[in-house]
Amino acid sequence: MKGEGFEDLIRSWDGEEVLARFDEPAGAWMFVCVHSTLMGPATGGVRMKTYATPHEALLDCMRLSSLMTLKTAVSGLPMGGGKSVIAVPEVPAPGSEERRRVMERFGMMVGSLQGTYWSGPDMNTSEQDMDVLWDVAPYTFGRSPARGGSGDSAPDTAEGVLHGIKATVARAFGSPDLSGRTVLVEGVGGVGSRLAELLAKENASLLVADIDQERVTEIAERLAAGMVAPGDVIGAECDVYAPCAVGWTVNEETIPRLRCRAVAGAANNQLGELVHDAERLRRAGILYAPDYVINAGGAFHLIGYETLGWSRDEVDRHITGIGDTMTRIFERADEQGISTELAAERIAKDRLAKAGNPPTR
Ligand code: PPY
Repeated sequence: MKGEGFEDLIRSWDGEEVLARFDEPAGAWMFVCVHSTLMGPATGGVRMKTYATPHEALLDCMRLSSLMTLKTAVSGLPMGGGKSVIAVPEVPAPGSEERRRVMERFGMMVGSLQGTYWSGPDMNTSEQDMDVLWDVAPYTFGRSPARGGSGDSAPDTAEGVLHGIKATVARAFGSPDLSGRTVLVEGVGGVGSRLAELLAKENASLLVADIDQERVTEIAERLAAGMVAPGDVIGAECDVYAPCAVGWTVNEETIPRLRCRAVAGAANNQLGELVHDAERLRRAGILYAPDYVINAGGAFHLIGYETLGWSRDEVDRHITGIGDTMTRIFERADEQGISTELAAERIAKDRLAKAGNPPTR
């Protein structure tokens, strides 16, 4: 993509709507990207992050938004795909006055859409932020339980990823048993740390990596895991590489250096180029669990509890089902000789096509 302006970027995207706002008090760019409302109101979390340029922030927002359309469709959730980004020069401290004000001003933007887009937690945004948003724009998932919300979805995301990893290991090695399988968890934040705990309980041979040295040391000691330096993750030998931090780590440059049998983790946007990198992985004999399928546990939690009235049992059933969905995708990919990414996309797009063409009575 040439040019620094937003127009080329927005026109290259197949989404429905983009809102952009420059927030002078915080020096922040705010974007809401509505990719699709075919299945229902667009939904997806709000990410707060420092980017090199607003262009990069918008690109991230658009790609994450497209993935949400695939995530809700492949998961059978009656919502569309959206995402938003608050691109700040520096992330304001949680609980600070500055933080609250930024969230309020972002909330006005979400409110102006009157329900076309529903927000929720994402990287660097928490249930406290969702409480603030809710007061300005009641189109928000993930408030705190004290405010009537379903609270932290990270444990359910981690649980879903565990089921996805088991299905992946079963496909790659013939058995879902994780004991002795080496799993490298990259990023031990809210989801990654819980995933590491679940894997340790399954007696997996655990490796952990994080840019936060203190956090990774604590987890490694507590779970008797090996530590890998952040710069050595890509070449590290393991059975499963589980990216649980930033996206775009699996790309044309890194794929030839991967020393794993499978990629299955929680991060959004793991592939640099969705279709091409999935095909590169297939040719390299590395089994890929599409990110938006394996990490849908958070969406089941938020949408299930807060709009579909699901019980704990129903949420659990859907989270366990992530393993079955993954198995179906692996089977389809093999049958059709295509990447797992394309197989997942086809399932999602079939559902979207049906939503776009309701049967005539
Ligand atoms: C994600 O799953 O990537 C999210 O953005 C979390 C989410 C899911 C569903 C509604 C709102 C936020």
